[in-house]
Parts: sequence; C-alpha cells; structure tokens
Amino acid sequence: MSTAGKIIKCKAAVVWEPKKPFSIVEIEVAPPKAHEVRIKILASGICRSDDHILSGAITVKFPIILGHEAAGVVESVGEGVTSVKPGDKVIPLFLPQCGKCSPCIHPKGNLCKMHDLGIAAGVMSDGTSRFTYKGNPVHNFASTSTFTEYTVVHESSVAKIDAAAPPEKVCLIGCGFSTGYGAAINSAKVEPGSTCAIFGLGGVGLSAVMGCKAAGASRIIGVDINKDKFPKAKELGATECVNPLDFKKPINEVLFDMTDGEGVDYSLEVIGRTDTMTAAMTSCNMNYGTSVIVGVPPTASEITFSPSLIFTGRTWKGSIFGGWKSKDSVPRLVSDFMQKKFTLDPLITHTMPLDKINEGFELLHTGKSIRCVLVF
Ligand code: COD
Ligand code: ZN
Ligand code: ZN
Repeated sequence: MSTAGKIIKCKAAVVWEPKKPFSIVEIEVAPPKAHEVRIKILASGICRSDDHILSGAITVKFPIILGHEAAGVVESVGEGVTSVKPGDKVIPLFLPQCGKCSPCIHPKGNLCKMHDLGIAAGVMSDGTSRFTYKGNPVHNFASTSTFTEYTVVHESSVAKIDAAAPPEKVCLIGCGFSTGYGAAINSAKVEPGSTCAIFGLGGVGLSAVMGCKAAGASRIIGVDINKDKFPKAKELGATECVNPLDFKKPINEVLFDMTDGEGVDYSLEVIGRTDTMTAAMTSCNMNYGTSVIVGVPPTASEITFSPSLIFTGRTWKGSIFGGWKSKDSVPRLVSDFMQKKFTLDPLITHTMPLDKINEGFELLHTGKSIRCVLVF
C-alpha cells in the first residue's frame, strides 16, 4: 500500500537536550510539501559534527533529530519536484545547492544561501518541521536529519545517485569523505610534489590524506594526539605521522624542523579547535603556504593572531563540504567510487543498527571508530 501523501510513523533517534543520550522513539513524519522530498533512509554515518551538537559546542534548538551523512531511497515527492522521483537512490545534502542564489551561480561558490548551518533554524523553508513526537514538533538538523527511518528535505538538499551504489558505503560521500577529499583537492589545491600536513586523522582528516595523495603530494604528514590513528593514515597515503604530545616544542616548530625550516606547502585543520587552526596556519610556509580550516569551529569562538603571519604571504582559508557544489558533485563522486577511483572501506570501522546509536557515539568518544555507519 502506498504511503505517499500520508503521515508515516517510524523509528527515530531524538535528542531532547544537550549532553543527554539519544532516545529511540516512534515519531510521525508528515508528507513532503511543494518542492520537498520524503526519503527512506538506508544508512547513516556518525560524524563528529553530530557530536558537537550533543556536547553543546554547536548550538541548536531541541528536541532535534541529528544525522547528516546518509543514503536512502525517495519514498514520495511534493508538488513541483523534478530532479528526483519515488524509487530513486539518493544522498541528502547538508549543504544544499538551489542553483539560483549568488554562491550557487558563481563558479567558485558552494555555500548555497538555503543552508541551515550556523543559523540552525531547524525547520523547513515554510518555518515548520515535518517531524512530530506525540503531536509536538521536533526540529530538523542541517537540512537533512538522517537518524530516522524517514526524513523530509527540500529538493535542493538531495542528489540522485547510481542505483547500484551501496548505501552503507556511499553515505560517507554525504559529508566526511567529500569534506576532507575536496578540502585537499578543491580548497587547498594541493599540487604534485608538495608537502602537506593534516591535523586530525578522523574520518574527515583521513579523507583529506586521500585527497592529498590523489593530487600527487610527495610528503603527507599526519598530526594527531591519538597514535592509534597512524596505521590507517599510513595505509591511505600519509608518509609520516607525528603526535604533538611526544614533543616539548609546539607542533608548528616540529613541522618546520621536519621540512628544513621551510614549513609545509599545505596544511589542513580537520579537528575543529581554535588552537590547532592557528598551529596549522603557522606550520605552513610563511610566503607561499596555504592553510585550510576544515574542522567546524565551536559556536562564538575567536582567534587572536599576529597579522605578520599572513602579511608575509601565507593564505589562510576555510572550506565547507570540500568546496564541492553539492547537487552537481555528489552524483559524480558516487560514480568515481563505483569506478574504484577511491576507496571508502578503510574509513568504515563499525556498522550497527539505529537502535545502537548511543554505542556508536561511545566509539567516537573513546577514539575507537573512524566511521560508524548505522544501517536501517
Ligand atoms: N591535536 C591533534 N589532533 C587532535 C587534537 C589535537 N589537539 N584533538 C583531537 N585530535 C584528533 C582526534 O584524536 C581525532 O583523531 C581527530 O582529531 C578528529 O577526528 P574525529 O573522528 O573526531 O572527527 P571527524 O574526522 O569525523 O570530523 C572532524 C571535523 C572537525 C572536520 C567535523 O566536525 C566535520 O565533519 N566537519 C565537517 C565540515 C562541515 O562543514 N560540517 C557541517 C555538517 S553539520
Ligand atoms: Zn559531517
Ligand atoms: Zn543556492
């Protein structure tokens, strides 16, 4: 029996307030309105950004359904939707691409004005949520909300992908993989023969390592305070790994020592801390080095630094979703994966059902997982 046009009751992981675990409850998911798409989620990865909400580092409105790195199948579409149809395999996009706003039109832009990052309104464009619990609204997250069996997104927040793509793997293209890989290729624009330093070797940092390798870097130095991350980083292309805790001097000085006093050509901060953002910037060559902030900064954080660090020629920039225009690029990245141009398997360390989501976050907290994928 078709569910189109009807309310769907399904299981979801709801967070009621910060620093509290997820509760698995039955929610109601309203049908998609005009230009909206209801998706049956098949797999969703657990990303550090979800944890930033739980810890309170990023502020949102509660109750909320988190999750933004998923793959699924379109269940039904609202009026006027043309880019996807029921049955299509899709990836929800936490960074939309409306195709009409100035960053969407500009060839170098990707931060579509329809995004809900930072602002965290937690509602659809008409100001309401499609989720309710016992009749009371539950907020959505990052235009996606994927820790639920069904979600509703705007048409600009969903991309159709190859029907044969394995959802439990390509879900990582919805955030972690594309963010790290694109930060190296599109944002840093890593060049062949260059030296790179990647600060933070989680799922996003390891994807940045893969991006540096694909771009032809000769030296890729992984930096992490958890040495257990080093073997995988080396498997994926890091030529050396260093633990800042093993040194008395600051890590930027260590990296200068390792590069004959030159500093690295490219550094990427993939942790989300202000101290490591500054350390990464000061680790790159003072004249032609480029440093990219990939990690999500804590809400309302600030950095104080000497302008002379930039005056000498360094470039300090940031990137969201690896600089990719999401709706155009995600299907292409999935095709590249299907053609084995890169691998996702080493990033997926754990797979479990939605019911075990709190265990999945525990693995992230204890540093035991790279990516834990929830399968539905
Ligand atoms: N020095 C060195 N390494 C450190 C330090 C430190 N002081 N502190 C932590 N680390 C290491 C950890 O040991 C860990 O290995 C790594 O840094 C961080 O990895 P994870 O697994 O916690 O995180 P990731 O890789 O899943 O994600 C990190 C980001 C910060 C990039 C994350 O927030 C993210 O996915 N951002 C995506 C960008 C974005 O735009 N998101 C918006 C979606 S809502
Ligand atoms: Zn993410
Ligand atoms: Zn746009």
